[in-house]
Amino acid sequence: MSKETIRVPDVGSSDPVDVIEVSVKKGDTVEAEDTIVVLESDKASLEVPCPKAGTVLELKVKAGDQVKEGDPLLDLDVAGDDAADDDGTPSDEADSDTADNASTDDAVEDEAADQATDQAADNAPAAKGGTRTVPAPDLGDIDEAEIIEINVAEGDSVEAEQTILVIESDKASLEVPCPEAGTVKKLLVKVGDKIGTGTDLMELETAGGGEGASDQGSASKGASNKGSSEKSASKEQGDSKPARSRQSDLDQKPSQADRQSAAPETPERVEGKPSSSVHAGPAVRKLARETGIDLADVAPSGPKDRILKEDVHALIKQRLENPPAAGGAGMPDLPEIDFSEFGPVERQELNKLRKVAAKNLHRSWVTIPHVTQFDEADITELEAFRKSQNKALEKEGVKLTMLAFLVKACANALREFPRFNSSLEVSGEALIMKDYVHIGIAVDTPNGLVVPVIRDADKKGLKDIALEMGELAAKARDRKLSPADMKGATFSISSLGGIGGTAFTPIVNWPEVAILGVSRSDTKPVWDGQAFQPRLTLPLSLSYDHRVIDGADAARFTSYLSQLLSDMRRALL
Ligand code: CAO
Repeated sequence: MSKETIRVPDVGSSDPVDVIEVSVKKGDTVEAEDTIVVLESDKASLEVPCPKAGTVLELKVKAGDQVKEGDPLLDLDVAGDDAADDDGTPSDEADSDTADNASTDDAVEDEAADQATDQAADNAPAAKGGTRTVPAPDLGDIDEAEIIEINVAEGDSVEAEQTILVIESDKASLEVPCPEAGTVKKLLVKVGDKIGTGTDLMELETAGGGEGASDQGSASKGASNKGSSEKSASKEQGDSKPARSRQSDLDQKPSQADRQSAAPETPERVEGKPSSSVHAGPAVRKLARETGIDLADVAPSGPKDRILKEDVHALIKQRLENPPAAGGAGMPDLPEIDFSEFGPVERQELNKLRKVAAKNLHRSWVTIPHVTQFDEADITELEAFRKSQNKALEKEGVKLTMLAFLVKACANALREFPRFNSSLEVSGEALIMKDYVHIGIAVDTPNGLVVPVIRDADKKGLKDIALEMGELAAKARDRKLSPADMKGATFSISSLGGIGGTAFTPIVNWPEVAILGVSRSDTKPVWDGQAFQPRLTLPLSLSYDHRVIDGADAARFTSYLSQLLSDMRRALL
């Protein structure tokens, strides 16, 4: 065994660089060339490979540290190094040489990153407007790098310094900025292409032309010349726009955290957000590509909003546990269809209510495992009672509808079966049991479906429920419902009985876990043991979230409901 200290290689700068990621931990077995840490300077990220295979004895740095050439990174128990084992003493001097040698390439690549930045600026011509070809910058010792992202499309307007593509070699990723403002006329490369210094990347129609553009070009040229000839000046320029590559892009866009907090409202991906505008090293980009993750969707946890491998893993885990709500679930996007090919058509824009309802219904449909339990209730006596009461109540301006009885019966059933009155935590780890019973009623309006809520339905009498329902339905049709009128339901009822139908499968109104669908009652012959009797029968369709409710409980719930409706006196008990 031989202990060697692996040190920071020549990073092409005397300034300290950030340790962005430590890719190994104590006890890990590493192969030669395995990345052990990722360092980052102003302009490039650099993965430091392990010069030898071995076992990590001790880490000398952590993410967030600043290091410079020669600083120790870790102690390595070098595999199979028996010769050195003889004296058992670490040879830091020799080790340092090894590390330096091993990482010479990296330093060259880092330098290449600097050069690329300078070179891209150097490419800015002092010419007036016109079409020019934008070549790849000087990549230093990198013979060949792969284009991993192209951030512009033909016809796009680009600003000077805007990232046009991201390339990646074995150890570094590099963003190539546009040397001047203009319009992308033609892309000459595509993702996956291998390029080297000077490869033609695109044809750029330079902005405006005329004196202004000419002046700007000259100024740009002047600045970049200064940058390439005078390192410190270049550095200052870099400092004023740190990481002209990724960080500056990030600054112009909502932070990852902002976008993630908005995610529940808008689960769809934010379109047009290029993943190159995030801050991530080559290994992370590779991981993202291999796992199909768009880095634009990842919340960074590293310094300077850098995305670490753990962040990608965290998003993968989250997606496995909570599949995307809408448009997601791994389904391909629906293709646009030109229906006018088949006959005359008219496009009718959906109103806001329908758009919101569609989104919510879709979300519930794809995220909740629905099952629908069908049942029937004998409401012969109830209907007779309802009619008799309505005669008396007419004078008071109250109309007892079947729905009022259903609300009352459901409120009772929800108290009897409290899981139906719960919500599942988004994590799926717990149920929120509610000690209140607020029942949502689906109301059909010319503008679309709304669901006003009857609060504390279990504490209200039939007459009050009927009155309130009438008011809410009228408000719904007059578009006078307030958001508060439609919030907080614990269970919903959708009655299509006034219209028709024998059964249907309503969609659970998330975050509720069950919904009762009611269809049109009909007189049916029911066998009483001796003869068929005409009985008024009400069809019930209970859809429920199978993660929360078992089939047996659903059958118990509808049986209970059916018995209550058959004899509402039980509801009074
Ligand atoms: N079986 C037979 N007749 C029924 C019935 C049933 N299950 N439910 C209601 N009826 C009768 C009523 O008794 C009434 O008849 P009368 O005027 O002779 O008394 C008639 O149908 C109309 O009832 P209504 O619809 O005005 O009243 P309601 O209390 O039953 O319903 C409301 C109120 C607001 C729920 C209803 O108007 C409505 O909007 N329903 C549609 C809900 C909906 O769209 N659901 C689908 C959601 S999922 O897409």
